[in-house]
Amino acid sequence: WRMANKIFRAVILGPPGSGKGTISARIAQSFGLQHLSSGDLVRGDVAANTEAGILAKTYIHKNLLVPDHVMTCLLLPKLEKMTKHSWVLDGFPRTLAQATALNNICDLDVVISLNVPFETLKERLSDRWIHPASGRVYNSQFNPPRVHGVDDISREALVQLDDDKPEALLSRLRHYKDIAKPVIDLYRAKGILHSFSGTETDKIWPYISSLLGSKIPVQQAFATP
Ligand code: G5P
Repeated sequence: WRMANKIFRAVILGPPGSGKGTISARIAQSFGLQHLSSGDLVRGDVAANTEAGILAKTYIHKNLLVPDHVMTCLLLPKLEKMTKHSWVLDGFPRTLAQATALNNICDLDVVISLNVPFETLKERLSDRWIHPASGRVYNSQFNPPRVHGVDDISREALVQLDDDKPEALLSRLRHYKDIAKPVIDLYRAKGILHSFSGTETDKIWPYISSLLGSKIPVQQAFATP
């Protein structure tokens, strides 16, 4: 049918801690989409000391957004290479300039915006632990590791990102709202924005799953390597 050879492209927008990574991982698993996380990609470049990584490092450590040109240089070439596989992107675009740059290389099929109340975000993020080498994310209540403070698979220690410490949170969340608004408005105007509100990922997920189920032919999503 019409979608048979078409690549499906989805973007997940939402404030820090809204569950973009968690939802994207479920989408990837359920629909066979490749999951790209801007945060994981930046952290990967920082760890590998690439040119973009060295530039990005100072911003991440100060809880600032990485400049648009660094983000686009880092991310767009990866997306341009994805000519055969459908994907879901989380954490990008964050700004109108990033959205415009993305728009220049591809058309998105769906943009999902997650609305989660501030108090919920605060609780979640101050309780988040990650395994830096793999990007695996845990939460002591929602998805705790089998052994406290230890990654399930590698058995290495979990760490808390500087970004998630309480003093950094409030300013991150405030800043998010200001810069996200024009991005959300842009996708709403294009008619591809779908917003979901709630305090629990498990309750939001069935709605997102049914939306995507109506848009992605399952065979197509899994068909191409
Ligand atoms: P990131 O990595 O994109 P954030 O801050 O936007 O960082 P984050 O923090 O990874 O996004 P998320 O992906 O929205 O949040 O949420 P998540 O990780 O899935 O869930 C958050 C926590 O809540 C987890 O512990 C999860 O298990 C838990 N959780 C999920 N659902 C539930 C639930 O229902 N109940 C409970 N109790 N818990 C739940 O970006 C990092 C940095 O990289 C740079 C910036 O410096 C940024 O700060 N960067 C960019 N800079 C410029 N432009 C860009 N496009 C950039 N992208 C990254």
